[in-house]
Amino acid sequence: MIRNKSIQEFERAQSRIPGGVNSPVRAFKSVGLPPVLIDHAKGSRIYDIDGNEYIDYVSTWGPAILGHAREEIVEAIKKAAEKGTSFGAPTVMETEMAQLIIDMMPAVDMVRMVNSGTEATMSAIRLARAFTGRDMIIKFEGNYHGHADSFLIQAGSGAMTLGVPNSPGVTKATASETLTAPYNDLKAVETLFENYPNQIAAIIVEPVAANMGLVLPQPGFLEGLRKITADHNALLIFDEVITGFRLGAGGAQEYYNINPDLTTMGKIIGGGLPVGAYGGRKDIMEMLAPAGPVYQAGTLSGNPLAMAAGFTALKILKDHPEIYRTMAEKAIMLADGIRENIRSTGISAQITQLGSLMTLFFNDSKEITSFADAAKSDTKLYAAYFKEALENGIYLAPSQFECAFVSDAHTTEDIERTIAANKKALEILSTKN
Ligand code: KE4
Repeated sequence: MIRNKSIQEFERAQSRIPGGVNSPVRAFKSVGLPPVLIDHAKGSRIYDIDGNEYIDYVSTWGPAILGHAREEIVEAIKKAAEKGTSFGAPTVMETEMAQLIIDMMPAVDMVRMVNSGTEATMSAIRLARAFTGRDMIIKFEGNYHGHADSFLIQAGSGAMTLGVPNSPGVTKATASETLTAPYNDLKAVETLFENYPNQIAAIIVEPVAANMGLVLPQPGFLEGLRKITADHNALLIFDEVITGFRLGAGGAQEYYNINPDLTTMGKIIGGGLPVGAYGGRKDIMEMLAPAGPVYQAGTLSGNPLAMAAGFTALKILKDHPEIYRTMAEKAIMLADGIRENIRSTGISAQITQLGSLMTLFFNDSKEITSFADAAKSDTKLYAAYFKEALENGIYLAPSQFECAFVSDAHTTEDIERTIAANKKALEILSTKN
């Protein structure tokens, strides 16, 4: 494929935007290629500025669960825009949106809209610290909760991809208030509570880890976190920025039937526009200004365009739960096809899949249940695979430590094409290795 325009435009971008991108993982650094610049997208397809077409499994990192440029969402944004794009004042739409999220997410009794997942998680831990009067938080190695200082400790996603899980600029004082434990290691969490009695405000966890590649909670892990936090009067925060409305209309908390005290959300709830949200127990949420003393604010929070797009997306998902079954069926078909290709080519790789999420790990660990396991993956082999897939019109996450997303717009024909492209790529890799 020719990608000269992307190369030229990326060149131009780099002298104006740090690294040429507005979010690091987009720079394709870990796959050693210049990134493709996108012109437009529709359904399961994305098109670069050189006119190349790809089947898209990045799905803008999760929001495009209904496919790109979904008609109902585009129409809702157009209609809202004609009435004005932002008022900085309350609107009925925000109440409707809050009600819809409360109806869909079992543990959310009250919700506050913000503008990104990062804003949601950083606000949720401030609220947890205020509610408990404690300072420390626990996060898990390889979990990514956005780029607020408290989370850039052993962080996943772009931080792991670029090998900077602990970012410069985060002060020692801030870092000292974030404790980490290996994902799926309840014993390590218990030890932290023993070592820091009455000092831990909350545990924040990705109920299904999707930022070190897809790593599933082991049986009993989430239930254990729920018990440990309750026993120690700490809060449990589910970071459902990826899993919310993705694993089902009620996210991971419905899927695993566990009620966290607070939930953070993002991505899907904006229908592709900038939206984050956090919510949970009323007695905690009512501490937020102006109802209570905990301050948090945002000029564009609850923005009418974002509410229209997000409400439309969530309404479709709520009214058509069969979408989750068909997406999972397509994801299982893809995972089974890739497993067959791994078997026939003998390449050292394995697939983790849950619902419409999956990751192909180039990793020969018996099971991948932690950051340490995931970090053993062969990122060079992943980069070579990514390149072959891209050449065959398959647009994957440019990092081993991310997920592939199947959307409602992917067709069986897309899946079949992807399995064929995967087979071709694995055959090439296995001959080279
Ligand atoms: P944002 O601030 O990027 O909207 O959300 C941060 C965030 C919080 N929690 C979880 C579980 C997340 O996955 C994210 C963001 N996800 C990454 C992709 N894995 C965003 C992509 C990027 O950084 O460009």
